[in-house]
Amino acid sequence: MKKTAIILGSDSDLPIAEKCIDVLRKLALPFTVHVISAHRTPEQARDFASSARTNGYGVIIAIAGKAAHLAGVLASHTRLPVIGVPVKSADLGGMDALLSTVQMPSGVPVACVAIDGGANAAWLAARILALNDEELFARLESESAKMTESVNHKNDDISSKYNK
Ligand code: RP5
Repeated sequence: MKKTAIILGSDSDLPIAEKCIDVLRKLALPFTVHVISAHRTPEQARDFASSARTNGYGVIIAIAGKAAHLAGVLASHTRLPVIGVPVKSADLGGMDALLSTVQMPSGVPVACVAIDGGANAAWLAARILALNDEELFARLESESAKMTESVNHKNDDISSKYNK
């Protein structure tokens, strides 16, 4: 199984990474976590991305706020899929990071999830890895069925309360 790399622009992004880690653990997917900044440690960003495929990674999740160039910089140094998670900032509410992450030039794609969307970054990474893994695909189907069941229970509860 290929590993997922979770790269944080700062240790202050950890709460968003934890949402991602929870999903990867639930799916029993191997991952590693690193603090690497596009601006403060650009050489490490280049080195990590350019060697990621050789080092056994299948997908990279980049979590960053403010002028969030991390996902784009990593994507420029690898042909692995890169998923960007824009992090909410106190000043601009995450719109700054969202636009910095999503507005990539043609040829260097970044798949951008919602502001603070750490969980969906992991779900998307799992879908990418499941393209070549029938067993993981089956696990995703099973998790999806559980989600459906949970929403149906909520519907039953609310319906029995209000729909007399
Ligand atoms: C970004 O700037 C980081 O990803 C973080 O979201 C934001 C603030 O970083 P710190 O000042 O908390 O290190 O590079």
